[in-house]
Amino acid sequence: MINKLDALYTEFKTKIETLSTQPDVLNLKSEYLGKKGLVSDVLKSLKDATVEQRKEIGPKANAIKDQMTKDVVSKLSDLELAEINEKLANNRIDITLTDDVKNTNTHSGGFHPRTLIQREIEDIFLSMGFDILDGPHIEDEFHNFEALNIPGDHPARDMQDTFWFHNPHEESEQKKHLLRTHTSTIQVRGMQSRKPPFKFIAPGTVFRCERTDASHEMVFNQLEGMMVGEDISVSHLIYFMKTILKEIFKKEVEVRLRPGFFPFVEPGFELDIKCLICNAKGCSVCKQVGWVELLPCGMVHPNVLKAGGIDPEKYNGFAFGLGLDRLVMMKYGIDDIRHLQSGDLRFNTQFRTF
Ligand code: FA5
Repeated sequence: MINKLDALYTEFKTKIETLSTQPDVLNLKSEYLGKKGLVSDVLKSLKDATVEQRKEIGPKANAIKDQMTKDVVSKLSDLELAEINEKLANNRIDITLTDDVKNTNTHSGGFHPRTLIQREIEDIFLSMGFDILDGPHIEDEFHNFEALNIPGDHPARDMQDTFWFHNPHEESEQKKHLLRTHTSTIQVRGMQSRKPPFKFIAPGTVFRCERTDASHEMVFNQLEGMMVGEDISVSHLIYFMKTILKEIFKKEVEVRLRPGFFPFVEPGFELDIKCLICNAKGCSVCKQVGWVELLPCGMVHPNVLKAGGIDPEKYNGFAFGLGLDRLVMMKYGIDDIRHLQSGDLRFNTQFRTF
């Protein structure tokens, strides 16, 4: 009987090795180990064996059954593993991206050159104790003109072609609205909400109904600056102008200060920068004159202080209105202001900083 059991196991072992599916393995298991299986069949004749023979056959039969069970478990787990590996090989998803793929298919973002320069200027002024203010794009006549010493019939209104929200000749409207033509509107708001001494800058977008060219846009950016206190002089103004230019250009740039007329300052100046696009040889940016108007400024007119609720007998101050886009053009050698708002990635990505 022991020989029969050995033969049965050898036969079982040969068969199980050839099987390749789990149901076949389970069928083989019940064929050999089931209640009416082949092993039980052999053991039926145990009743005819002697006590001595039974002592030998019993453990042998149990050992063979255990071994067969182990073989079944191991075969089933081998088949399961093979099935998983096959699925992995056939349904492969690569969840990793190599650096090569990243560099060719994706773009990292970056700041617009105007944002870079604006942030640099903000940092410079913050370090000198200035506040940074903001104001609305849609303004009323009071903040854009009247409070800045430009009454309704003043010819200076023609200096800034205005986008009105309705017919400006319609007298019935008490407050006419417009798109602000300059950031000087924030001077008025700044004065109204502060008590001297104070100093602030105010960067922002402004709008003018103008024909565009290499140095003129209809939507462009200025950066206003204002300092009010006792005994503020032109030398304070010149110091801050020089500081901006030195910090931004990190080199000596040639500038000239000439008298300039703005109803909200007295005296008023125009600060021009020597054109860095053509090195003053003459180009479309500087209109062939070699100089670019960049930074008008002056001492705040007493009427403007009054309109802002400040006593002009006690306080005075300076103000400036930097042409931010033109500064960016000079800094980076951009030969047409229209590139700045073109949204052309070939232009923008040249300034990517990370
Ligand atoms: C003004 O707007 C005054 N509010 C500036 C000022 C503030 C003077 C405080 C005195 C005291 P102006 O119109 O010149 O001034 O514009 C200021 C600057 O904005 C110009 O020097 C120029 O650099 C820029 N600028 C003017 N018009 C345009 C335009 N169409 N496109 C691009 N930049 C312009």
